[in-house]
Amino acid sequence: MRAVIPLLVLLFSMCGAQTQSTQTEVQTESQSTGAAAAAVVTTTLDVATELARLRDTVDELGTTVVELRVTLTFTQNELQNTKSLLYTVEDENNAQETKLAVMKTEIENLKMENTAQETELAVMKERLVASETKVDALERVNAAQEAELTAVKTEVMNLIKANAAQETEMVKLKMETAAQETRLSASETEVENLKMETAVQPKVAFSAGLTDSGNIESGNTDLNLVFTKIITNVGQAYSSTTGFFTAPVRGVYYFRFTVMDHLTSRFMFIRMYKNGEQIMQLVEYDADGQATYLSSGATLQLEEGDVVNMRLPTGGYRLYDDVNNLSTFSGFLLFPL
Ligand SMILES: [Ca+2]
Ligand SMILES: [Ca+2]
Repeated sequence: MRAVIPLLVLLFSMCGAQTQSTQTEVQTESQSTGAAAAAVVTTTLDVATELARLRDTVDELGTTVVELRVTLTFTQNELQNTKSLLYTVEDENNAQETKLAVMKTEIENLKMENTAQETELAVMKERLVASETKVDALERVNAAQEAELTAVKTEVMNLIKANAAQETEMVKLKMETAAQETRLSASETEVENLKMETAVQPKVAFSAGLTDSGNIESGNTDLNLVFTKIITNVGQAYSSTTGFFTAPVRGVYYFRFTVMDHLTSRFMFIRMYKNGEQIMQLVEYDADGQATYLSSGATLQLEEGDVVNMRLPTGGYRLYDDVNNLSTFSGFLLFPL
């Protein structure tokens, strides 16, 4: 509305100026050319025409003004609507600003939280690096332990094999031990039997010296030698008064003798008899007058009551003995039969 008013003022001003200008031109022409009456009539017609044109223009302008008023009214309404919309927008803007402030605060908080999280993340990264280092170390330790475990397993397998071999050997040893125990038991039984046999076996052994009185000499008959000096006589099977050994049980016996003399250019003789039968005879020629010995022995199987003795043959043969037991006769039971 305010913009339309100056426009109307301008239009009216233009119409007035046009009229004034036309009147001035008429006056000028009247003053300059009083003679040109035909020209004045023409000029008057032109002014009327111009006025009519101006009226049309005014009408048009009036129409334009009305249109402008309508437009103005519409514009005012629009403006009012725009203001309302502006207020609404301002309200929304305020609300958004409030929200924006809240969001800024929230963003700040998020930034702070993010910073804290980044710090925490850095710490966690350091921990992760440390953990990875530890894991590497543990993996190396684990690898070493696995190698050691493999070695231990191999050793265990070897031990198991060795153990199996030892068990086999132990089984053999047990069997052998059982066999030995069986043999030992048999041996013990045999020993016990032997002990029992020994316990019941007669004990027979003797030794006797010939004499303390020097030479013993045969005459015209055989001389039964009586070894009078008992050295040992277990079982009393030898008689120091008769010179005979009498077997107490049936069995195997061993007899031996040693006799001595120191003759010059003479023979030594000695004989062993069993039940009056000659078992053996020894002879020696002695020339030097120094000591000479005859010695021998024999194993004899005797029945209970059999007798064994020594003799000097007839013909003046001689033996010598003294306290040194230079001539002796011995015998013992080997085992009964
Ligand atoms: Ca000789
Ligand atoms: Ca001699």
